Amino acid sequence: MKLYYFPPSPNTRKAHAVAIHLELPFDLRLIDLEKGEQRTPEFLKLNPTGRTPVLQDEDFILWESTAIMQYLASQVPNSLWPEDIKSRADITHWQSWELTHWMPACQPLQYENFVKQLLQLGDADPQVVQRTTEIFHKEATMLNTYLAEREFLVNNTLTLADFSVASALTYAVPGRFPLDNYPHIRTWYARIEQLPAWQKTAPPRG
Ligand SMILES: N[C@@H](CCC(=O)N[C@@H](CS)C(=O)NCC(=O)O)C(=O)O
Repeated sequence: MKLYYFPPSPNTRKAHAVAIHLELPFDLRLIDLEKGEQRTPEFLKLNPTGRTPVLQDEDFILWESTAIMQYLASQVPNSLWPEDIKSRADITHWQSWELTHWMPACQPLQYENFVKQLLQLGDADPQVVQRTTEIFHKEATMLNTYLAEREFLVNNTLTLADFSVASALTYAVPGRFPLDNYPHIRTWYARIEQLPAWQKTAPPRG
């Protein structure tokens, strides 16, 4: 299997961390987004949306990080993606929430407070920061309450749900995410940060 990836990307990190955690054999192919390699005709043939990550398993091509995680975790029996349908539905619900609500509550803060400075694209837009901060607090309050009595999101054991939701916090420190009032999120994320797969996929400039 080949994983087309961009190491600084939180979406890449989800798929890459699962592959490492499960010790799956795979090759890495760098797609450098800073050089525009996602817009080459060769890459657009793999993913017409021009985004990473992409998985290639012989002639089977898969894009969208959540689908890739589930496909990778279906290769071998494991507790990240257990067989029973209720666990799978519960994991998918957290992965859906992450893509639809959590990442959009985190990504603009990452971009305004960190990426813009890094790439010298100007100052953070205070209106975007304020609007996103309100959304962040709404979603973080729910997550913090949920994690108050749990070590992990589903079945109280590490699953794909944790990798998905944690990925959005990859740039929490340089992105100045307002996590001070959310101790249970911080404790849970510290637990994820202990994992070798998370450490091996830490972005170069996080
Ligand atoms: N929903 C997609 C999002 C993928 C995505 O937005 N990837 C970003 C990097 S985090 C990307 O490749 N962006 C390139 C571009 O938009 O030009 C997924 O979960 O895989």
